[in-house]
Amino acid sequence: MSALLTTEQLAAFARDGFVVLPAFYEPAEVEAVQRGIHSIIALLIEQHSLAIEQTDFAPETFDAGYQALIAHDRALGGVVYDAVKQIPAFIRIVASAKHEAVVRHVRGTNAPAIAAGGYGIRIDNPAEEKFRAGWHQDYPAQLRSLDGLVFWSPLLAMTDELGPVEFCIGSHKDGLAPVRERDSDNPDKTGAYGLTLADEAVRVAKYEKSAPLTEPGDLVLVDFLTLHRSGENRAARSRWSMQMRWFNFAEPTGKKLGWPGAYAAGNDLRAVHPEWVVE
Ligand SMILES: O=C(O)CCC(=O)C(=O)O
Repeated sequence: MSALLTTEQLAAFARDGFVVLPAFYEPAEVEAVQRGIHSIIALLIEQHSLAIEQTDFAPETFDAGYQALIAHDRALGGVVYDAVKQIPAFIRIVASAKHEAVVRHVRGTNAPAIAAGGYGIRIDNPAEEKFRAGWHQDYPAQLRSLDGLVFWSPLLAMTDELGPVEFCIGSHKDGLAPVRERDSDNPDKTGAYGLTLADEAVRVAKYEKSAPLTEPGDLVLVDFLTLHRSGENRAARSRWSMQMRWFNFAEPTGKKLGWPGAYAAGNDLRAVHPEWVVE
């Protein structure tokens, strides 16, 4: 497959630790995922006999009924979250030949790999803190290989109110940052959500920040070592976005460890990399 990133995009990725590739996905690929979400919401409204009016499918309002659903019972939001990552059209994007070609090209590898359990669709609900990702790098939360890549793509047009992801420009060049396994300010955050940078304020202050406003179909390609965090959703609607992670079987650290997964695979960071965990 031909190269999917221009020389300039490749250089921006190497310099900044992330790059936006506009209109990377076909509209039909994204719409198929949105349709899957719309029908899961419909099935739950029917299953629970709720008096929620759901409008017919349209790409801009694919999540119609979701806000009313979680207002009725927040636990149903968790059911939607677990279900949507199993939409076939989503898995087709996760495992697409285009993603494989990007990993080969960007990492110069002949051994690309999909991170099992490392893909999903985030639903960042308005004014919810518990699942908001604080400043982090993906490697400690995902493992697999140090040079892994996140493919991040929104399912609705990002606005400042929706709290777009914020990146520390060039932070990947400073390597792995030590972490604590619990966030003392947010004790209800557990697993990967509980990881906090040991020296967060000082470390993060060093970098300029960028929070790109992307559209459905755009890809943000992110290095596993780039510091980033979720913005705060101050809108009236949930922020839906796809995260799909690939890695490189040939990278020495991952290969030495046997490409373990992290929290989603039942491991914690301390078991694999005690040297990066601070008390
Ligand atoms: O979408 C977000 O809010 C954060 C996503 C993220 O941290 C990631 O994909 O690693």
